[in-house]
Parts: sequence; structure tokens; C-alpha cells
Amino acid sequence: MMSRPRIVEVRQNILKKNDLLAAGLRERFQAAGTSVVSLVSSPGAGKTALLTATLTRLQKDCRVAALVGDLATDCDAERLRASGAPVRQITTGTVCHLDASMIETALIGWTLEDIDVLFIENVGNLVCPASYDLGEALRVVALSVTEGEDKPLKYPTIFNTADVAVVTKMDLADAVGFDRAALQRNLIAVRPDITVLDVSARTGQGMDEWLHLLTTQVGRTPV
Ligand SMILES: Nc1nc2c(ncn2[C@@H]2O[C@H](COP(=O)(O)OP(=O)(O)O)[C@@H](O)[C@H]2O)c(=O)[nH]1
Ligand SMILES: [Mg+2]
Repeated sequence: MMSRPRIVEVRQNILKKNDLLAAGLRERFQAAGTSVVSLVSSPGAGKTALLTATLTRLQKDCRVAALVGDLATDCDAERLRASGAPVRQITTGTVCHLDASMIETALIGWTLEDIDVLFIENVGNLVCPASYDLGEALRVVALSVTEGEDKPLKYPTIFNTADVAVVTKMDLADAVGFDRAALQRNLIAVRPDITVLDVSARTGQGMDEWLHLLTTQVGRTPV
């Protein structure tokens, strides 16, 4: 009986500390003119594939960089570096989300003034990342067509805290009988004003719209 209120109290303290750090990061990003976009999804939804294609295209017109979080390995950093952009891997060990202090540490040695758009790929998880502000200007949640149209209803918090939902792997939509209208209804039910985009990193479908959204949302010239 005693432990419950204490657990809640500790969590609130951790989140308060994170919010303060994130607010500091947000001020630094704004002062440096760096637009920060975070990407969150379940594991395997296609964040790294989408981000690699995004970095490749965007860096023709602005200076981009990326941080990527996983519990272990630097596989995703290696994949993202194929774009030619500077990338740093954050390995979290047993931690299921990135937090503001990890971002702060990972940025040491980088000059923010030299980065126009910084992407942050979060650890694959639809639950914990929702509670951790990273100082980003735009939070994007990715959901692949193979995951089920009910996910916004089951994980409302992550969809509620996101500005944009990107439906990934659209090239597989017919194969899995994806019901686009049902997903739209479920997204709207939890976040009425969310922007929704359909993409396929495999075929390039929707990439122009995605890049246009990014460049307009983060205040850069469309590519
Ligand atoms: N068919 C198809 N597969 C994709 C697409 N994007 C990613 N994948 C595959 O989905 C798996 C997970 O992708 P990854 O980018 O690692 O997802 P992450 O865990 O969210 O970063 C890999 O096998 C990718 O090749 C896509 O647009 N279409
Ligand atoms: Mg990844």
C-alpha cells in the first residue's frame, strides 16, 4: 500500500526534471536556428528507412543531422550515414525511450548553428516516448500498414502528443488488406487535428508530400 504513491511521486519528479531539460534544449535549438523533428513508432514501422530517404533528399538543400536511439547496436546509425549526413547513435541499454539528457549528451561537440534540421529517431515503442519531451518542434508518429488500424485507439497518448502521423509501407497496403478509412477514423478519434500522410520508403510514394510538409513546418524552402 505504501509503495504506490511513492512510485508515482518518483515518476513525476523524473518527468519534471526532463521537462526542464527539454525546455532548455528547445531554447538552444531556437537560438541556433535548428529545427528539430522527432520520429516515434513501434519497432520496425520503418523509421530508419523513411529517415534515410529523407536525409538523402533534404541535404541537397539544407544542413541535416540525425540522432538515433536503440537499446543496443549502432546498426541504424550506420544505415542513416549512408545518406551522407552526420549521425550519432544513442544506445540506451535497458531504457525504452530517449530523454532530454541523452539528447544533450549526444549533441556535445556538434555546433547547432551548423545544423538546419536535426532529426531524432526514438527507440521503437508506442508507450514510454510519449511522456518525454525532447525539445523537438515537431513530433511525428509513424504507423505501418501491417500493424493494424486500431493502434491509435490502443495507444492514444503517443498519437495525442504527435503533430503528424505518417502511414508507412503503403506498398504493402493491398497485400495486408489495409483499411485506410478505418485508420483515419481512429486517428481523428484520438487527435482530431492531426495531419496524416501516406508514404512508402520502398517505392517513394508520398515522399514529395512528406518533404514538402517538413520544409514548410520547419520553415525551410521546399525542395
Ligand atoms: N515494403 C516495405 N518495407 C519497408 C518500408 N520501410 C521499411 N521497411 C522494412 O521494414 C523493416 C523495418 O524497417 P526500419 O526502417 O528498420 O524500421 P524502424 O525499426 O522503425 O527503424 C525493414 O525490413 C525494412 O526494410 C517500406 O516502405 N516498404
Ligand atoms: Mg530504426
